[in-house]
Amino acid sequence: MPLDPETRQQLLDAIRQFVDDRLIPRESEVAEADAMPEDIVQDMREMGLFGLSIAPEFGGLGLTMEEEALVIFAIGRAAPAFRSMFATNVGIGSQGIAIDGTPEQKAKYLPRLASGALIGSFALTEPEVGSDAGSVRTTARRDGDSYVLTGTKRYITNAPHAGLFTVMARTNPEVKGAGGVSAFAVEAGLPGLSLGKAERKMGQQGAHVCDVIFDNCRVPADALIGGVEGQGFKTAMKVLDKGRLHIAAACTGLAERIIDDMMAYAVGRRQFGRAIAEFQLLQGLFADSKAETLAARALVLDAAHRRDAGEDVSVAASCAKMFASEMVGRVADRNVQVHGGAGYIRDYRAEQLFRDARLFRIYEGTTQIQQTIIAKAMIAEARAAAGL
Ligand code: COS
Repeated sequence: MPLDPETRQQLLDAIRQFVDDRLIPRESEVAEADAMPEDIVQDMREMGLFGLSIAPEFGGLGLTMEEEALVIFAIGRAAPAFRSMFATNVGIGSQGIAIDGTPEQKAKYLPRLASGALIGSFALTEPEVGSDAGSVRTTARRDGDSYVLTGTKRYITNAPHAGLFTVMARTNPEVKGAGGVSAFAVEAGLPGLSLGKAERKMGQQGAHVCDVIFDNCRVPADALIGGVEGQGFKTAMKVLDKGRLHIAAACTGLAERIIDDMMAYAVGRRQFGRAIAEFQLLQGLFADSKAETLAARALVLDAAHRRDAGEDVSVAASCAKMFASEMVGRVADRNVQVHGGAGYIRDYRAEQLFRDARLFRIYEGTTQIQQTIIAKAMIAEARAAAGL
C-alpha cells in the first residue's frame, strides 16, 4: 500500500534533513576511521531505515519500490558507506526470505531485520564464482534433519556485522548449473562458520566486506528458504532484480549530490579573473551531468513504477543499474576534473566520492552482466517476433 502523500513527504523531508545534518558532516570521520558510528546506526534504526522494504506486518515500513527509490535518491546523497550499513537489510539480505521464505522463516527473521536488531548479508559470490552465479561450488549435503555446508563465500557486504546470511549452496551435485542451487537462511555463530579478515577496499570506507567460510557447518533443514531445493538461483535473481533498481537509485542520488558539490566549487573558484563556472568547456561537463542524472532518475522511477504494478522488470532493472552506475562514474570523474588539482587531494570530497562511486559498476552484477541480460532478452523477443 503506498503511503499517503503527506506521510510520504514527511518521510522524505526527515531523510533529507538526516542526510544534511547528520550524515554528510560525518563523512570524513567515517572514511578516516573506516567505521560506522553507533549513534548513526541507532538513528537509522529509529528512522526505520533497516525496514524500508519489509512489510508492516513484520515491523517494516513496507514501502513500494517507487517510494523506496525516492528514499534512496535522498540517502544516496551521502557517502555510499552510510547506505550500505542498512541497505543489505532492505535488499539482498532480507528479500530472499521476504520473497520466497516460508511463513515461519518470515516470522522468525523479518521483524529483527526490519528493526535493525539483526543485520542480513547475501552470500552468493565465491572465489571461483562471480558473474557466473549458477556455478556455485559451496555444497549443502542433506544429513538427517540438517544440511552440512562447505565452501567459501567472497566479498560479502556487511558480513562482519551480520547475524544472518542468505547462502546459495549446491544441494544437488548432479546438476551442475543453476537448477542444483538452493538458498539457506544461516545464522551467524554456528560451529563451522567463520569469517575472513575485513578487506581493504578502494573506497566506501565504513562499509565492510569479508569472506564467509563454511567448514562442515551444520544448519537445520528448515533453514532451506522456501522449503524447496533447487530454487536458490531463482531466489537470488529475484532478489537482484530488486537490488539492481535500488543500486540505480543510489547512483542517481549520489550523482545529484556530486553535481551540487561541482557547481558550488565552480561558482566559487576563480581563474583568469572569473568564476570557472563561466568557462564554456566546463559548462559542457555540467550540462552532460545534469541531463544524464535526470535520465537515470526517470529510468529508475519508470522501472520502479512498473515493478509496483506487478510487471517483470528484470530487463528494466538491468538497464537502470547499467546506465545509472556508469553515469555516476562519469559525473564523479567530471567533478574531479572541475576541481582540478583539488580534486586529487584527500581533503576534498571529490576524490573520495570518485573512489566510492567505482563500486557501483561492479557489485550486484557488473555492467557487462547487465548488458548480457538486456541483450539476451532482446534477442529472445526478436526471435519470437520472427517465429524462430
Ligand atoms: N527472475 C527469476 N528467474 C530468473 C531470473 C530472474 N531475474 N533470471 C533467470 N531466472 C531463471 C531462468 O528463467 C532459468 O530458469 P529455468 O531453468 O527454469 O529456465 C534459470 O533462472 C537460469 O537462468 P539463466 O539460464 O538465464 O542463467 P545463467 O546461468 O545464464 O545466468 C546471469 C544468468 C549471468 C544473468 C546470472 O548468473 C547473473 O545475474 N549473474 C551475475 C550475478 C551477480 O549479480 N553477482 C553479483 C554478486 S551478488 S551482490
